[in-house]
Formats: sequence, structure tokens, C-alpha cells
Amino acid sequence: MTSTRQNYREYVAGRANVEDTPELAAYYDELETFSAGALWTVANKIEPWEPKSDSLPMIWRYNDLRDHVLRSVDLVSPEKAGRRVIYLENPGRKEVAAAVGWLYSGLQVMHPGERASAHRHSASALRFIMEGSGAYTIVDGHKMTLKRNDFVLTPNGTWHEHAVAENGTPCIWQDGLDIPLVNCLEANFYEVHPDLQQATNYPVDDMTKAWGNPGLTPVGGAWEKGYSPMFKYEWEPTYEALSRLAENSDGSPFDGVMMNYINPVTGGPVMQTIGASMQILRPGEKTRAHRHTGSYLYQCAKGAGYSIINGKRFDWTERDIFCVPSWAWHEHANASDGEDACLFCFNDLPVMKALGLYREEAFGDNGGHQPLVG
Ligand code: 1HN
Repeated sequence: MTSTRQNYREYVAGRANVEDTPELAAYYDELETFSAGALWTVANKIEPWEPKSDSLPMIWRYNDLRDHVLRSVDLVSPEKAGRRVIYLENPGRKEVAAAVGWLYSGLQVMHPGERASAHRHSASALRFIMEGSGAYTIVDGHKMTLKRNDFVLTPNGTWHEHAVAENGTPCIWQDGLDIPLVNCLEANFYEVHPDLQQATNYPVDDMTKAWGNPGLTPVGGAWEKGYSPMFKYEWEPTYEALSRLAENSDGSPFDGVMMNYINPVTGGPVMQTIGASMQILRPGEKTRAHRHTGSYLYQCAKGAGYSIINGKRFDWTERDIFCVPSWAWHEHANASDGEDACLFCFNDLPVMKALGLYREEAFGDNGGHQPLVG
């Protein structure tokens, strides 16, 4: 019998390097009948020297996708589809429907007067509003109005639903979820709301009004949940804060002027599994290359520029989405001489950090910039 079994040998002291013999092949066959195997045949594969992402660096250009997203409105109803979403599929992560690593993302579209049913799940989700007016999301009874570049949380376990008001315009937003991760951990539950729709029990936008005041926190506003009580982070104060920081600081050589969206109760990430940030690149600014563990999805919220990821250049403009896989070298640049550029990013950094798996490295050569390949 010829075996198709792979033997991952490495000619390095301390690594597994056992030659195949007919006797060992027979032995491996016997082990297989008991659903067992010899570690030394796979050790080098399952213990890579450094993270090897299956995800490819990718860009999804809005110009390519927008018409297709809008077309789905004629093809399926939100009632039938549940959510009318075109998801972003990384060619290396098709089986798990991930855009990068263990993160899912998609573009959701709703027309005025449409309302999707309420549900909840163990996966945590976020929205980043791309275009349109009149959209709102209800999270655990809290209604939030959504405008361009607003960032909204629908944390794990919260009832949530979306709609666009009758007098609104077609709305598109980016969804981000940790579904691939939660499925990988075999911990995902899903429930449809018993009434299909939630009652809105609170004043509109109350959570942002209560928790979104810089340097101030409401007295008596106890909050013990693992995610931020501030469900919506609006664009104007975010951009203003970044612009103010940029006047006073150059930020980090690798990320430039960047701010994290935080849980105001803890100062930590907005949700337990997903973190998010916004960064501003001033005209002509170029960051130095570095790499770190964790998976990252970026959306250009303003302006234009390019990123070099593992030696390949990706040019982006407003609304384009691109990913940086774990341990991929990356640097960002604003090529314009007049306008600043802003990059929204969400990532699984809270997971990496909570599990003690975060690592970072600076690119040392060539003044900190990658040579282009290909
Ligand atoms: C979900 O709940 C939404 O609530 C969007 O809008 C996309 C993709 C997979 C699983 C749940 C939403 C989703 C999702």
C-alpha cells in the first residue's frame, strides 16, 4: 500500500526529522486504525517557527462592489434573506467565510421603509456606516440613528435589528463580526426575537449621550457587562479628537496618529473579542513598516492613500476595505499633498492580548520601508 501520509521533516537540530521506512509506514497505518498518529510526522507543521496566516492581503474596492451590493435589493428581500449582505471572502479563508483570520465582514444594504427582524447571537458585531441617511439600529431596546462614518456596536448576546426610516435614502454599511472565531471555538448560539421586533424603551441615542462625554462618566451609571455601554461612536467627535491630537503629536512611527475606540468604563477595547481604532494620515505622511499578531480589517473613511502589505502595494480611496493578516508586514501612506486620510480598523487584538499572544516587530531595513515585490 502506498501511503499518502505526509512526513514534515526539517533538517534542523531540535526539529523532527525521522526518515520513512517500510516498518514505520506500517506502524503509522496501525496507529491510524486507532485514530492516533506519531507526533514527529506532523510536529513541524503544527509548530511553525512563526505565525503563517492562511489569509491573503486583500483589497475590496467600493467602486467594484457598490453596484453589486445595490443589485441585491432587487434580488432578495430582507424578510427572506434575514440580512441582505454581500460578504467579503478571503481566498485563503473560504471554508470559514472569513475576510481575514477569524474575522467576518460584509456590506449590508437596506432601503427606506425596510426593517430586518431582531435576533441575538454569541458572536459580537459592529457596523461602520458607509452611505445613506435614515438608518437606525436598535440594541437591547436602545435606538441609535446612524450617519456616515458612525461606528456602532451590537455586542454578543444583545438583541439587535436594523431599519431605514421611510423618509431616508438607500443605506450601506460594513458589518464586522467574530463569527469565524466563535464558530472555531464551538460556542455560537443564535436566537430570533420572539416578537421579531424590539420595543424601544429609551430615548433615542441615550447611551452615546450618557457615556460619550470626554473625561466624564455618569454618576450612578453602573455598568458591569463585558462590553462598552456606549453603543455608538459618532464620526464628528472622533475626527475632531484625531485632528486635535494630530496638531500636538506625530503619534507612533508605525501607526501615526491613531486613537482607539474604548469602553469608557474600563478604558479597554469596546468588546471582549473585537477592538477598533481610527487613524489619521496627514498629507504626505508615510508610516514605517512593522508587523504584529492579530487580524485587521481597514476601511478608508476619508481621503486616499496606499498601504504596502508583505511587499505589495494596495491603493485605496474612500470606502475601500483591505485586510492585514497576522504577522504581515504593513505600512500606510497618504499620497495626497492637500487632504488628510482616515483609516477605520477593527481587529481581534483583545483576543490576542487576553490570551498573551500579542507580539510586534519593527521592520529594520531600508529606513523602515519594505521593498516592493512582484
Ligand atoms: C448579523 O447578525 C448581521 O445583525 C449581519 O445585521 C451580518 C452575518 C453573520 C451572522 C450574523 C446583522 C451577519 C449577522
